[in-house]
Amino acid sequence: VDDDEGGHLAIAEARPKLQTPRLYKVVLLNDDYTPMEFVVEVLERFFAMNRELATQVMLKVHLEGSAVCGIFPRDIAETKAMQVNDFAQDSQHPLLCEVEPDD
Ligand code: NFA
Repeated sequence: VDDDEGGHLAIAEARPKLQTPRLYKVVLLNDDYTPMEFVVEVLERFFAMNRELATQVMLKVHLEGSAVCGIFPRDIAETKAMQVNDFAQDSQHPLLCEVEPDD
């Protein structure tokens, strides 16, 4: 409880505003060897895309060299990139995922 100069009482701010967390892009990179179907499965599994959207994003990576598959706070972005890279390695595909600041 705060007492101002006029003698009024007020409840002190108990929950100062939280800062908006910085966001990071998870970017998928093209390569010549990973099967298209595997990339679609990755986008469905780790980025909760339906088959239609996953196919569009996969084709964008294939045709343009890379594409953003999601934008998240840092810990979530890093975790998703690691999950994709581990899954690709376990499956013996060279598919690579990177994280970069979303300015
Ligand atoms: N370029 C790969 C191929 O032709 C497909 C691919 C798409 C790989 C997106 C990585 C990312 N089989």
